[in-house]
Formats: sequence, C-alpha cells, structure tokens
Amino acid sequence: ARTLAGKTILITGASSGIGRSTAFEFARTSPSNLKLILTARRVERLQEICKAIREEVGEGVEVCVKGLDVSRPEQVSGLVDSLPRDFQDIDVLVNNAGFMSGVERPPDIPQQVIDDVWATNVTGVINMTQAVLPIFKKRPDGGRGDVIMLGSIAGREPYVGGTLYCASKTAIRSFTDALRKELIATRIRVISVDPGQVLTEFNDIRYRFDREKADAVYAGCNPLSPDDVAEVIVFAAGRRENVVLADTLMFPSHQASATHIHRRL
Ligand code: 8X3
Repeated sequence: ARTLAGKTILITGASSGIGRSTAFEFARTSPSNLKLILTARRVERLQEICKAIREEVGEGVEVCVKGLDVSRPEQVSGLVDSLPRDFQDIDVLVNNAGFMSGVERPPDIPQQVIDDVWATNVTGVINMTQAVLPIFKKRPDGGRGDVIMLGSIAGREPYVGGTLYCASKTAIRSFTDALRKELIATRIRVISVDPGQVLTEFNDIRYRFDREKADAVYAGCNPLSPDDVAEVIVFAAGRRENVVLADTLMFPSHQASATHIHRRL
C-alpha cells in the first residue's frame, strides 16, 4: 500500500507465529521502502527471518534485529535509544508478544505463571506503548503513528480454564479503548486485532509441549493461519490516515465464540 512507503515498523514477538508472519507480510506489501525492527527473546530466529525476508523481497526492506524481553521494564525503556539512529523514528508499533502457560484454575495457578503472563501480556504492552508514544507525539496535529494491539477472543469472552489469560487480554482491551479516547485530538491510531483460533506455538506453550493436548484443541478444526491475521494487521496499517480499524474480531469459519466451535471428527 502507498501509505506504508517509508514507514518504520516495530514488531514484538516477531520470532514466531503472528509476529513472524506480520514481518513477512509488511515486507511483501511494501517491498521497496520499509524499515522493520524485529524484536523477541530468540534472536537467532529473528536473524533467520531477516535473511529469509532479504531472499524473498531483496534489499528494499531494511531489517533491524533486536533481542528484547518485553516483560523486563529496563529492556523496554532502553529500547528506542539502543536502536540504530535511522530506525528510531518509529511509525507503527505492533504489540504482538504474549503467551499463556497452563490451564490451571485458581487456587492452583503457579505464582511464576501469574507473574510472567502479567509481565508480558499486560505490563509489557503498556511499557512498549509508553516507550514509543513520545515519538508519535512529536509529529504534527498532536501526533501520528499506529499502535496495533494483538487482542484475543479471550479478551472479550472469559472462559473456563482461562482466568489468568482472559484477564490479561481484557486488561489490554480496556487499556486500548481508553488510550484511543485519550488520543482523540491526535492522528495517532489505536487499533486492536482480536483473533480466535490461530495455528501458532501458542497452544504448545499453553499445554507445556504436551503434543497430544495441544493438538486436541484444534482437532477437527481448521484454525486461521498466522498469515491470515498478519494480512489484517498490515491492511489496518496501510489504510489512509483518516481510517482507523479500531476493533477487529477474527474467527475461522467454524468458530463463533470462544467455546462455540464446530468440529468435524
Ligand atoms: C488465544 C486464543 O481461544 O485460546 O488468544 O483464547 S484462545
């Protein structure tokens, strides 16, 4: 899209799943004039993605790879200054990093899981947004730039076995909706993309690499691919400035709510 030309895009959790697909999708959509900052804990994976993007679209997309754990506030606060100068003028932040480990119910959720999920899914998103907003706010008309949140059906519809995860996604949904209102007098766009079932490493991690349990979640289903979600993210970022895709709920065709899922078994 024309509107993406010259933009600098920062993606968290870019080493796999939706984040990885979003990196490729931006590169494919605007292959001649784009800067991508790919962040995640797993830097080797980011380097492979960087190489694969170069091979696919050539040198028109400049890629900066940066190790980042969004759950560590000191890493987030130092992030922008640690980027090469020509990558610091960020236009689009994709707050993608997030996870869940386990399906324990209170009172059995391990303390470490509570702390890590909250630090990544909630505090990490808030801190990343705070780190990048000053860049947006320096631009004319009160500011320009996109904050794109990866929400979830879990943030709209709490379900059994999801207390902590649903609470984390609902927290960010509230943060997002309040932020959009606070930025009403600017050109900063606050965008939420909320998928249901997507085939990523999410369920491997949720079920702690118990293959059988992870596979059972999508048994007889045809989940979205991470590319499907990436297309919507990039579409939203590519709209002309006055268009805000504020809120998008995405399902595969056999899903109609968090728990209303048609399985062909
Ligand atoms: C993950 C999707 O349905 O497991 O955000 O909550 S779900």
